[in-house]
Amino acid sequence: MRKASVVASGLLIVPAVFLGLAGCSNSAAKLHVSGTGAPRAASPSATATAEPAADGVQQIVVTATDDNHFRPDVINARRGKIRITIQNPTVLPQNFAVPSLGVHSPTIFAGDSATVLIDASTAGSYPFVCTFEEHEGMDGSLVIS
Ligand SMILES: [Cu+2]
Repeated sequence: MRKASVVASGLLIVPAVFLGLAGCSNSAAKLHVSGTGAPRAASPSATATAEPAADGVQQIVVTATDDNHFRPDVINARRGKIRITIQNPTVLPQNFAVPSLGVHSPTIFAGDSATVLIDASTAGSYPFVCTFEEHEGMDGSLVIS
């Protein structure tokens, strides 16, 4: 059975705001062109592996990029709990969803981040996406082994 279950207590949505002011000085000098609808340049895939944190939960940080990608966009992890923090240094709202696992972050506004906790019990490749329409192609895969 490929469908993974998410235990009710295993899905926590914990918005966090810690990039706010620090991000401003960085982005002030940059010209952001995201959200223009212009075609995005092909971007190579980036793979990373969630590693156990001090509390034993696998964790990884994913960053939304100005060209509407997630970095990394291929996340390897083992079965069990996986904490994914999504940082949004872009000027647009973003989100992060793993539809096949019933995981949806809240909207992550510019400079904010959010964390989702996934309890994946079944190995497989689970696509994740940003669900904003204009961000088509902002996607990746959570690969559980
Ligand atoms: Cu997006």
